[in-house]
Amino acid sequence: MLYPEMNVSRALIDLSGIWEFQLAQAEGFKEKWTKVPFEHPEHIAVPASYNDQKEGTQFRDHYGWAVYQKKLEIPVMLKKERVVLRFGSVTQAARVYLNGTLICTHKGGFLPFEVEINPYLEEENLLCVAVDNRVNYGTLPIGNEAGAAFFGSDLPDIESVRNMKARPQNLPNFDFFNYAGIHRPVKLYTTPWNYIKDITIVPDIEGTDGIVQYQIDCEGSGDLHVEIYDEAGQKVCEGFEPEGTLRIPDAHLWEPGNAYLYQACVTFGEDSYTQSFGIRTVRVEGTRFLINNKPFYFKGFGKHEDSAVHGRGLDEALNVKDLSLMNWLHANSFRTSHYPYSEEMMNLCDREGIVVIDETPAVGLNFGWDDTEGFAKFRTKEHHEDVIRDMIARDKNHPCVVMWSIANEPDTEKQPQASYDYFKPLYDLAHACDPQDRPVTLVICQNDYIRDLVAPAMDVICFNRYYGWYVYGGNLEISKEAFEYEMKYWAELGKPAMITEYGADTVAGLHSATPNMFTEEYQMEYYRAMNAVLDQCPFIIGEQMWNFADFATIQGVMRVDGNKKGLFTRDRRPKLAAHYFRQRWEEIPDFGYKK
Ligand code: GCB
Repeated sequence: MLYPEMNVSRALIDLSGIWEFQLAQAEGFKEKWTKVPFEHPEHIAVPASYNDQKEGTQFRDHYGWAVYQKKLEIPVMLKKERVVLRFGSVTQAARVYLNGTLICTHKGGFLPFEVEINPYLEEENLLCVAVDNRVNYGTLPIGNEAGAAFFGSDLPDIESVRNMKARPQNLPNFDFFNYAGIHRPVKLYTTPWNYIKDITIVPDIEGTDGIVQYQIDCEGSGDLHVEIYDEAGQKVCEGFEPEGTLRIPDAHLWEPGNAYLYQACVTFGEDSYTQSFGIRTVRVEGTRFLINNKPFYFKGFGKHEDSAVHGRGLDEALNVKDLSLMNWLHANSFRTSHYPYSEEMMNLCDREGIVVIDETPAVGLNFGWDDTEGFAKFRTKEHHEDVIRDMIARDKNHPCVVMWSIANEPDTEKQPQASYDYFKPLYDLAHACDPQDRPVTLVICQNDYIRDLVAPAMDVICFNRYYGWYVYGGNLEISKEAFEYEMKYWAELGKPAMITEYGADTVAGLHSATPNMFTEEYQMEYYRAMNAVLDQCPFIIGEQMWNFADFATIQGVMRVDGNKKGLFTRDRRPKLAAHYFRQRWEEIPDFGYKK
């Protein structure tokens, strides 16, 4: 799917700003809201989560539908063209109405969708977007469905307790706040009626030349021309067919920390579109992860799209800041834990040479604490296939993306075979969908790893480990030993492996000379201990700590105002361990650290 751009043949209008807003019910909303402006609306900013923009638990803990409205007049000259309405993301599901007509629906909160709106346009238009934030066994991420299961059964049988238990609410089976709303930009763009639908680019390297395999999908008829330009604006090659292979002599490679982007300028009849891309290859060979045929070492984090007030809404200044902090730390990569990030962030990573592991929103596919049903209870298979297809269709051309992660921490151990039967076809699907055929992984959690059949079936073993925190918390000596013991098992598999999460909750400003849990000193000593183990393992191809910054979660006894495992606070101030990593990562080269 093409990212919308403005050029000589395409107009682009960003509908960001203040929209009218109304919370609705779990079951639905008043039909008239799709046709008639609200009488007493709230005002809410788009793009952003709605939860933290207004005070009150009714916003923070809302369950079910919320409705956005915007009045639109479309310039007459644009109506002669094909007009498309495009959403970067709406979390978790959307129904879109134009002048009372349902024009599209979308399931899933982290990928774009669009609809042609010409047939529905009037002189004055009312756009209405209904957003459902409910998570359950059929959504990704997963929500628990047991109603108020976490309330103890020994609560007194009084009316208010009965009411509380009966009140439906989201019970996320994941450790980040279930932010909702229109999270990424809403845009209108036009194309001519004969138009470029999609562009696929597969780069390769031959000697010092770049090889560009391309395919242009178009609707209608017209003359086609593809020209490739370098960063100096020089044309380096061209083609006239809808698909083909081009050669860039003495190509500049896209490298981590040293990005170089070419532009494929496509014209088709009256339409045009410019797709940027990089010349780089990715391959797993033995226990090595090769970028441009050189063994790469991942230094970085799991992140979240999360900040004060905006919630999970796009914040481009924050994205710039985060990449700047990554450069300050000499980091080179992150995982889009636990959902695909904004297209704007992916574009920025392409430009800045930050390496990305791109993850689906499949988090929470574990059984919970009292379950006997196992995988059978989830209704996610088809949706999981859709998000893999759609994520790869969106991100296939990004040079920054070097690996797909199809899930985070599903239960792969309690029913090893059922788990394998669920995930292996999804692994195959990801490979089949990716024209660049990047490596595919699934991030496993800390469990009885010897029973796990899924991880060994992946191209790279990615594991989250909390020795020293959830396991043997406070005792770094025994944690180190246990970690070393486990590494011997993974070493035997002959595959590259990396740690995709390890961390300790750390309250900024809390210090102690003898490192105690939650202090800044403990976080630093914890990483020193774990990293000493990683450094002994030649098959370990990277370390991504958890988390880049503190982030919001559901309230509960496990979390003090959110998850505090950040290397930075939520407002991006470094903790002690940030200085430790900064020094460590300066000394670890991007390439050739593990021979
Ligand atoms: C994990 C999860 C992550 C949590 C983290 C934690 O294993 O993948 O979503 O936030 O642990 O801090 O507990």
